[in-house]
Amino acid sequence: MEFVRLETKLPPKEYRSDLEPTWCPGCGDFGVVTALTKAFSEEQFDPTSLAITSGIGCSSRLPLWMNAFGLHTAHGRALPAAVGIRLAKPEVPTIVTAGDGDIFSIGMEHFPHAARKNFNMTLIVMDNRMYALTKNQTSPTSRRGYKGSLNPYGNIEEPMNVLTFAIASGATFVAQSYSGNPKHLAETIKAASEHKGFSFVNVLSPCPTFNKIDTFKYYKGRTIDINKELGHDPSDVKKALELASHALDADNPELQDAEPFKGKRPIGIFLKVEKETFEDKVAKLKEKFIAPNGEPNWDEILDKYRP
Ligand SMILES: Cc1ncc(C[n+]2csc(CCOP(=O)(O)OP(=O)(O)O)c2C)c(N)n1
Ligand code: SF4
Repeated sequence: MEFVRLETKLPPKEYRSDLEPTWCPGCGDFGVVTALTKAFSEEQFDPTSLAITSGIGCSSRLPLWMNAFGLHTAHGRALPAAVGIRLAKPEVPTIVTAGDGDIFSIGMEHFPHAARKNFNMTLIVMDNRMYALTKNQTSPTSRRGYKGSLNPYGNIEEPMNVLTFAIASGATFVAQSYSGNPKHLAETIKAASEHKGFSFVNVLSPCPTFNKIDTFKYYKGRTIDINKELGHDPSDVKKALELASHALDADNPELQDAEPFKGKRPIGIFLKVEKETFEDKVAKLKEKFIAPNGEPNWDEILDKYRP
């Protein structure tokens, strides 16, 4: 099923709501709003046929600032809400927005299943490497040693590699971008929205209020474009997995000169492969089991259960 699209482009500002974001000045998440409005304009999405879901967190307020149908759901439940939309209204482009805590902690169980089933949706995670709304606790992506409000002696856990996890889960599009690089972010989100299948973009998105380590200053000069600078071809899943396995090397002082990223955080498209979407499989089943009058074809269905 194809998405509903407008016949002409709307300017990006038409995808913003009248509400002013309540985010702190300098929050990295502003960059995601701008990039989304650009992508929606390019894709000619119709604001009256466009859905954005989110969970709970600073980042999860994003649907409020957008001119689209928004579902600000319970903590961790942005993905299942989006699955409902995909099944009921497959013609509606569906964007899922969340924080690293929301998606990789309380909502973690939904990620691998949405990915392996290949729902045609785009998941954008604003990864500030901690919980901001609840004032600075560690999240699954926090650095080792990170001092949050509940662990003043520093995080004793290793951070999760969300890119290898997404690839291993069966996501068909996996990318990372940075909110301090608006051009790269807009291009990446556009490519993700264009992809037919489950697309995941992890956005390195600083929280200047609480996280004083993973700041815009830290990222300056410390990102490397895997497609342009390293010539990575995203159609090869094994290479994508190998490359993604180094995504957190920059956290380790001993790996600052190590290949392939030499102390930098990678940005770019790691993986992009084609696979039939869940929605297309459902449509095929419907064709078979729904009679032309719209009623279920009971004989056909019951035959499957007869001994
Ligand atoms: C069921 C439930 N448990 C806990 C909370 C408290 N809570 C609200 S937001 C949040 C973490 C959000 O972190 P993240 O998703 O990283 O978003 P950020 O605020 O950093 O953008 C938590 C634990 C809640 N709202 N609901
Ligand atoms: S606390 Fe951090 S993540 Fe939340 S709005 Fe402020 S800068 Fe953004």
